[in-house]
Amino acid sequence: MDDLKAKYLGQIADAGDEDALEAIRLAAVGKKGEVALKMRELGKMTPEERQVAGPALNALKDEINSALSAKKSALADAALDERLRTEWLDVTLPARDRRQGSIHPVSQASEELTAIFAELGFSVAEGPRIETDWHNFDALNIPSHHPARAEMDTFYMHRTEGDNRPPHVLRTHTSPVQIRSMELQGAPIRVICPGGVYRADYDQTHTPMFHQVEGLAIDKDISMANLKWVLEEFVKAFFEVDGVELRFRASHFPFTEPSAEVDIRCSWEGGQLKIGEGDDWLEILGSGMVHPKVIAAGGIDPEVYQGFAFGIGIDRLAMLKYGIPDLRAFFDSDLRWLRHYGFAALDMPNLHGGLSR
Ligand code: 2U9
Repeated sequence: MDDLKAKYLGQIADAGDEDALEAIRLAAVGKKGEVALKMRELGKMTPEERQVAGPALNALKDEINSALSAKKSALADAALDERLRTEWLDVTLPARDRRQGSIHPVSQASEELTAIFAELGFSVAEGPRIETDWHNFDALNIPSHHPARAEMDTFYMHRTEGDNRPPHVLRTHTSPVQIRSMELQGAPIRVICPGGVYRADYDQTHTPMFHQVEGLAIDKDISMANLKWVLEEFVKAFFEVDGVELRFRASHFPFTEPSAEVDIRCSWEGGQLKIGEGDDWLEILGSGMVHPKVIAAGGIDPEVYQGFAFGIGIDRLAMLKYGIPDLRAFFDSDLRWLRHYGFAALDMPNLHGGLSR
């Protein structure tokens, strides 16, 4: 037994790597290893011999196993030391040239319109993109079987059997953010909600994810006249023109009453869009006075408060302002396109410095 011990402890001490160590383990204390063979011989011994040999063999096995694991740790430490010695980084080297990133036109348009509405006294609110169907529909006067639910091509979140949580959807508009803002802040309130929204629709003018900004102003004496002024100021600032004419066409949305679609005067001479002059009209947004049921859903008393709301597609605004012809290119992640239409990273828009210079 002393010979066995000397042999294997010597081999373990000399082992150069983990493979060699594993081979020694199998030969010494593996199922068919030398110690196991010796254990089988116990059966042929007298009880007295067995009483001495049995514990001695177990002790030998333990000693070899301890030596194996100590050597394994020592090999791992040595391997780590070697890696630390060879894999090093000279942090004093000069930085490598980086390619300058650029701002996506949708982000640029969002920043610009946020700056404009901020100057007009609106704060910015954000909310979850996965919404309860109550916040996305019911609170906005779109009950379960309202045709507007079907028209919106909603993405419903998967539900497993026995799930008792309320149904959830990918928000189809940013209106639920305004409901949440009313719940949190109450009246009076002036807020805009820019962000991504989702509808199961894909063609030349629709993508399954697109961007909206919606605005809401609630107070005791707000009228369509305030809405008209705010929208005029916004359009003039966004398109960087001195004057603009808006045309309100009667429309219908479940969440506003009365409702209006808004066009701006423009011309398309030589394929070039000019805002504020010409004989054409360009539809840019929807709006109206918030329906009393929607004000009540936000926890505000519609007998005391009233207000306006509007919704604008940011992607379309960006296409019009920067002369981008195809909506789908927004989502292609084509760097050549982004280098062409993107904006310098440090050129953040504000009203005083000029928006898009
Ligand atoms: C609350 C109450 C009312 C938001 C509104 C529109 C009209 C509208 C479209 C414009 C282009 C969506 O991106 S688009 O396709 N939006 O026409 N949105 S009124 O009304 C609200 C919102 C929130 C609490």
